[in-house]
Amino acid sequence: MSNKILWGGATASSQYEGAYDQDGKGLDTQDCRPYIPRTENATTKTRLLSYDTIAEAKQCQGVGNYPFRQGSDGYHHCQEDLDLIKELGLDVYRFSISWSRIFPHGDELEPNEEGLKYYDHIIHDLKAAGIKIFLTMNHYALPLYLVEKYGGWTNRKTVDFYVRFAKTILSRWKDDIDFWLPFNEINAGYFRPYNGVGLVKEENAPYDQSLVFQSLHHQFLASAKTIAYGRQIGVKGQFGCMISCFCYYPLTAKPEDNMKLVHDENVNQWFCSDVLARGYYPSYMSRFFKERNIHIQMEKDDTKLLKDNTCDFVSFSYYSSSVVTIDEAPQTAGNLVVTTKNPYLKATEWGWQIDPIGMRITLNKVYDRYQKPVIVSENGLGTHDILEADHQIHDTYRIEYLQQHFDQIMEAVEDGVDVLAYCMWGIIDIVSAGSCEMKKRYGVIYVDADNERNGTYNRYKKDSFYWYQSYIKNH
Ligand code: BGP
Repeated sequence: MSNKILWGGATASSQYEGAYDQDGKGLDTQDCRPYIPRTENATTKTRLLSYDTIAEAKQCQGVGNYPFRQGSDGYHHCQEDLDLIKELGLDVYRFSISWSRIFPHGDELEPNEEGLKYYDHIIHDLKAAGIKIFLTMNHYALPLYLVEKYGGWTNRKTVDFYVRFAKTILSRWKDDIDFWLPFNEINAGYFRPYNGVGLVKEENAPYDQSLVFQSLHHQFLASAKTIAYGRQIGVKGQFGCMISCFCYYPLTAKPEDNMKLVHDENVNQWFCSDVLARGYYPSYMSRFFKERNIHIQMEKDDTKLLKDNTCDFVSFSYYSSSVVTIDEAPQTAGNLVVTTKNPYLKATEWGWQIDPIGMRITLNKVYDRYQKPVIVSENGLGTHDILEADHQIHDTYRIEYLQQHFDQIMEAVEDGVDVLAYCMWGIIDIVSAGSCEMKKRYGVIYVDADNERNGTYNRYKKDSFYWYQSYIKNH
């Protein structure tokens, strides 16, 4: 077990790059999500998109009110940002490929060379600097055309389109990538079907759960086929899976609260990684499907495909912990879903409950369950940061959050957990996935832009930049 943790940072193409229609890129699902000032309906309107919302988005020529079309304008700050990443001294950089840059519609036979060239440059520059690469092959952004023509991941054909995309990037960068991740937070599809599986809903109708789980099955197949192909051509790197972890606590010692915890943790968190890391559907899902009359259409080779192509490492996003109870109790927000307030924890302005010990608990549980090396693929603090007149940002609260979480990661290593790497989420300020806000900042690098895309988009190093730079040097 290697005890040197690789210290890194992460971005996602749709939240970072911008240049949504340049050099051949096609429209993707994230480009259609409008920014809506935080109100109670913002989550639904900008996360669970309806056909009408998409039709409106397609009418809009230019960035308009669609923050992911601009991101942090990373596409046009590419070399500057790479130089900042090198100055920071990251051991590993996690970023994602924009599928619709490579296959604008998603069903083309040949890739868009312009799109590939953009990533060639990033990959070669990082490699030349000795920085390892954690490549998220798909991070929520699905070519919109696949949604409109084929129904996104509800259609088994999308597995083939994804595999064509995967084979293109696996072959092109087979000796350059250290960690391959087919899907970001694959369990997100259950909570946020638009982001996760490209499922569009009727304005006021609930999602058809059968479609959600059929779509997840197709993503499982796509992940397994990707791994099979990568191993067949002998790619250098390791393959992983990724889930969003919620770190559930029961509100009371009441047995019913604890039984609900077992259920919620199984279905919301472990289900997807069980399939991808163990290679088969866990038995607890049989009851879940039966009670909801969900029947997943499988073909004869599906079971063997999943069994033969499990991942090498397991990764997860962790921001805050959650509370479970069968009773009514005050709620607060969290990553992807709301949860019950924990009276022992402070929360961010967005309601996410800060819990460093939850990181240690999660690392122990994930490693104990799969006995495979673990990567923290996302963790960080989303807050309002103040750009001072002298262009400094004194984000001592972020330094405190990171120090406390890193201390708990070290405890987990002492507990025997094989921690491969840590990727701080949003190493540079980017558009938030949940609320489409630039002002919910995670980075150690500040981007001068607000929620309405006013600003110079200049980059400034926060106090946390120097702190992280020094931490990496000393660990
Ligand atoms: C995760 C996504 C990331 C990131 C993170 C923070 O679900 O994988 O893309 O956005 O959430 O959430 P938010 O951006 O909503 O603050």
